[in-house]
Amino acid sequence: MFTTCPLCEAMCGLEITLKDHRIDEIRGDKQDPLSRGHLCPKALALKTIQEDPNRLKQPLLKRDGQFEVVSWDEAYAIAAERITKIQRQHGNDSVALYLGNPNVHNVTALLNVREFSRTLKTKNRYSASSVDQWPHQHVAYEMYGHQFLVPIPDINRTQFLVIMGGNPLVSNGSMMSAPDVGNRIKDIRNRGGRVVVIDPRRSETAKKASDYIAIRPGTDVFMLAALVRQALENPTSGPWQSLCMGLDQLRSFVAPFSFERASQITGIDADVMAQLGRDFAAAETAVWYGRMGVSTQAFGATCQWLIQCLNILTNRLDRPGGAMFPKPAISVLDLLSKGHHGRWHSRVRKLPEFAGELPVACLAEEMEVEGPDQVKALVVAAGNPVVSTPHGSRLESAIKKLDFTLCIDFYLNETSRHADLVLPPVAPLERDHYDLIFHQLAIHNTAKYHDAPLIPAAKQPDDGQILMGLARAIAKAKKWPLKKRLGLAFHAWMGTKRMLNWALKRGPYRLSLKQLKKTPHGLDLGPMTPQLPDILRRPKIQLAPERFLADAKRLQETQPTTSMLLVGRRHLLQNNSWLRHVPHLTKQTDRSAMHMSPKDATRLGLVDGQRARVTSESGMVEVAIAISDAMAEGTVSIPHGYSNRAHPDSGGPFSDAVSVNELTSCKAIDPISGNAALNGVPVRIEALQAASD
Ligand SMILES: Nc1nc2c(c(=O)[nH]1)N[C@H]1C(S)=C(S)[C@@H](COP(=O)(O)OP(=O)(O)OC[C@H]3O[C@@H](n4cnc5c(=O)[nH]c(N)nc54)[C@H](O)[C@@H]3O)O[C@H]1N2
Ligand SMILES: Nc1nc2c(c(=O)[nH]1)N[C@H]1C(S)=C(S)[C@@H](COP(=O)(O)OP(=O)(O)OC[C@H]3O[C@@H](n4cnc5c(=O)[nH]c(N)nc54)[C@H](O)[C@@H]3O)O[C@H]1N2
Ligand code: SF4
Ligand SMILES: [Mo]
Repeated sequence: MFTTCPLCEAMCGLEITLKDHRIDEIRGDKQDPLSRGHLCPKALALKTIQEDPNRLKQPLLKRDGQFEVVSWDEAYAIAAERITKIQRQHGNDSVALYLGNPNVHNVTALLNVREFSRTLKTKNRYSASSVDQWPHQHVAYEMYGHQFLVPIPDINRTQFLVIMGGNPLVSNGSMMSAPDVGNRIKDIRNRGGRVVVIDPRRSETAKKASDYIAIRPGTDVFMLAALVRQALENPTSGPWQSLCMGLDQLRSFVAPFSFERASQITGIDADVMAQLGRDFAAAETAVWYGRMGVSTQAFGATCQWLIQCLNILTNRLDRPGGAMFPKPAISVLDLLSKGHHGRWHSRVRKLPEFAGELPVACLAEEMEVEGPDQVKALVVAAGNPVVSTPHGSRLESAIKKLDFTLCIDFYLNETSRHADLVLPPVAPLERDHYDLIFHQLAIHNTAKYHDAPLIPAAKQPDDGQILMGLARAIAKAKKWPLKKRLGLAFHAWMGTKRMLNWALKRGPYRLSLKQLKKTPHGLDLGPMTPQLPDILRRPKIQLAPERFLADAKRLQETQPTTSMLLVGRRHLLQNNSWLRHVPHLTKQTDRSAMHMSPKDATRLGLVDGQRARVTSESGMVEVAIAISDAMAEGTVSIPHGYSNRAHPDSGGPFSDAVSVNELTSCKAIDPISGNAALNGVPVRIEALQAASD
């Protein structure tokens, strides 16, 4: 049978064979028009999850510090009673909600979370988006009029790809669903094109690129401003001119930023940058792509804005081989709000909401600071914020003091171990699958739906059913009027399949679920096609959003620093904060080591394998050093997703691993988007005893 891997953004098609009702083999589906048979080793973890005796299958309630199994009805009733009581006493905003990353890979959760969230009626909504892609969403909202109107690199047809702060060879592509991205990058070079990687670490992707440019973390914005200035001095004519507004304001914004100035702060030769700009503009087709490394830094949104401007000014937007808008069978643009900004602010730091959410960097303080509307309870759906968000141990201490914590998760992780109630959904292969979000971000248009390939041994709800079970119980406890409660009952009755069918029929290809079921490998809907100006959700593309212009002073006043700067890292065999216990993914034991350049190691008197103490403004960790000539001098790298505080049932062998988010700070955000600045963290490093001692 066929399905899609829900573990990362690549959407690989899978072929699963069973023997005696158990998974025998998981292979890549060669006939999948997008993934063409590709899969990575993480896909095999789906079998481990499926068969894992430690995966939760029944609700757990904590009584006297111990978890006990309770029935689903009991669990919903307890959750509703506790949440309603806390909200009556302390106000609606006293319950916070965190939506973790796996939600975006789970159609059952996506289709029901809004209903659930409405019953909570809290302004304290948070998600992984504000430790990730908020800069993209802010830029899309301000420039194109919808938070998900994000142009995607057309890497299948480009001759010139610049990757700034992304490592698709390991991440398998992000905000660019591109299974088998390694071969696609190789193809660019094979057809005579060029791939340039700009990163403080000579990453796995950089090693496959035509050019690698090392950059000082957090300084990309200066290079981009100088490149945009250069592009404005030599304008390319194209349809963008009549589609855009704000050119003069953009020109004034970038005017102070020369390549010479950028060189002082980025550490890159001015001539190298200027030549790259000329080559980019001259290429037959080209696209500039910026990902995590440029988003999760103090100028994250400004970087993503200037990247858009650079693509537009060199006439790359909406053109084959450039940055194009996908056309999925269900448009997220119609399904989700276009976004809004600043309708309310966080209580303590007064940070503005975006699209109904507050930055997760302010969650801990909302729990800590006493007063009206203080957060007293937390609901976490598919996430592990103690490990994934800035200054995790601070958040952990605050969570321990809450009146009630509810986690929807099939594992006990560093966060859910502190829950009062844990509600486990079915395993990934036991739920229906359609990629609502990632078809909107894919390099080629396809559509694919699968009924759940496996059935749980005992009756168990999926995430959507849990969210609706909670919503209905809370609505009842809150004594919602009958009409509103019937609305929820109707939504629950619709379920995933009916809702998808409805949305597919309304979509641009007028498809149906029946049609998709007949094409189990997926339907090829063709390459991305030009869609401007019709796809815009505002009259013209705004090249100079007011909020971005208003931040000019901060940029102008930023000076070079000499501190050691910490950046993140991902590994092909790792998936954010979970799957650490899957045997075939945990072969390498030094995965959480801190990578450091040989020069820095010599200067600090460190040898390979030695442990060091790393201190930042927020905290201190002790890590093993791995000397690597891939690191630029002055930069060190520690991956996120590890910790030494895992629950015994979920931790894996990384007992001496540390969470990099002990070093990141809740204060460090990109003020325009509110996104956490997880990269470019200033740190102090001291040697502990040598490995041979
Ligand atoms: N320092 C630093 N921090 C980072 C990052 C970084 O680069 N550096 N990256 C950030 C990014 S991009 C992201 S997206 C976040 C991710 O961080 P989170 O939002 O916390 O997401 P995960 O770590 O993937 O969450 C894992 C939990 O979800 C559960 N889970 C998995 N699938 C499902 C499901 O279908 N349903 C339910 N209910 N639960 C499920 C797992 O059992 C596990 O306990 O981390 C961020 N944190
Ligand atoms: N194997 C695996 N795949 C994953 C995940 C995973 O955990 N494991 N997570 C998934 C998720 S949730 C996401 S969001 C994506 C992320 O996908 P990517 O963004 O492709 O992944 P990262 O590895 O975080 O790449 C960030 C790169 O930015 C560099 N960098 C850091 N700071 C700077 C800087 O200041 N400037 C520049 N130019 N570069 C910088 C880092 O060295 C790193 O190489 O990956 C997804 N895929
Ligand atoms: S690349 Fe991503 S989608 Fe493909 S098999 Fe690996 S984890 Fe799954
Ligand atoms: Mo992410």
